[in-house]
Amino acid sequence: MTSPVKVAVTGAAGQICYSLLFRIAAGDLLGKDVPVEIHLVDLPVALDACRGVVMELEDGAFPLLKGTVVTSDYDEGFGDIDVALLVGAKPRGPGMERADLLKDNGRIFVGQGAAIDRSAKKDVKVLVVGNPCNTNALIAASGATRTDRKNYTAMTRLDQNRAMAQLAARSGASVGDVRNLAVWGNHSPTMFPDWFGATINGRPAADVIGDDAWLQGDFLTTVQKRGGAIIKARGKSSAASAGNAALDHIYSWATGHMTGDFVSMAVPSDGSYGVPEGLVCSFPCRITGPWQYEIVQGIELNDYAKAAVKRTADELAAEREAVSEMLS
Ligand code: NAX
Repeated sequence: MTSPVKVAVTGAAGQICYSLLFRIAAGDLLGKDVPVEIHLVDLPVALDACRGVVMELEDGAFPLLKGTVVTSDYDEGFGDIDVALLVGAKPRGPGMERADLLKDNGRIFVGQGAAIDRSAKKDVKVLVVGNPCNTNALIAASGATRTDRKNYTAMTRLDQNRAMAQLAARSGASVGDVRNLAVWGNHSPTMFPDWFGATINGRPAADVIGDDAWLQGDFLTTVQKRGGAIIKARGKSSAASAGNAALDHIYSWATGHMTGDFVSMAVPSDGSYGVPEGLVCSFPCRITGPWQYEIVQGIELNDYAKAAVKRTADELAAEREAVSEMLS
């Protein structure tokens, strides 16, 4: 039998993980024929809750789940792992500035990045979900000497999924008919869901929608502010849809099942499209094979799109500046 793929998940006692962990065990992360061992990593105070989740995982009787580890020790949690899903982070409290959140959560990713680089498999793949996820991924990657910085990514797939769903609903098409919707930039309200390059049933999305004012207005703000709207309605931040997007991100990357299409991934910039090198920025990416991605080249951005990409990249550059003392 193939040995299980080892997957570490931080914030394992939190609400995103309460849906994510069960779907990993069911084979939605890596495929229905890939056995997994899950490492649940959380703060000491949350370990009892993690043990409760493990009991429920056992009660799910998942044939692919070959083992679990519960720990708050990063080196144990990331020991010999193939994939890390870094979900755990402090939520933004009332009156807390984004700059404070950057610093508080940034420190978590200094320690986790160092432990991953020391203890994980050399070709480990990392997805950061905990916010501010782009800059947290930058911090985690910055100290990497043994592992590959290119494999430290952050999640904007939820933003892509949200944008696709809005375009589908507006046009009456199925969400599966919406292709190549790329999100650029930061997972923050400055993100740019680029409808110019998207298609609906093979036709440019802008032509099918036929309403530029809606695209530049309600569409954009709905996608950019969807997280806040869900908090207002549900009383809690998005969880199952975030877990679902994390699965989409890794499943696409691991299996290449969207070969030919764009997927939105925040990855270390190589300077493409004027985004300063090293920033962990969302780009349209193409999966070229299992665990292989490249930033899609040659997209002609119009002036509107160029300005939108610059605005969100400028925000990422400012975040990098704000955490400069945490970067190796
Ligand atoms: P919860 O507050 O329910 O859970 C967070 C968990 O992380 C807790 O169990 C906590 O003990 C743990 N934790 C805190 N510090 C830790 C550390 N140093 N090591 C290990 N575990 C630690 O939050 P949840 O709703 O699950 O959200 C988790 C993160 O995802 C938040 O930062 C949130 O902002 C972010 N999100 C990111 C999204 C994205 O698209 N990138 C969308 C959804 C979500 O808002």
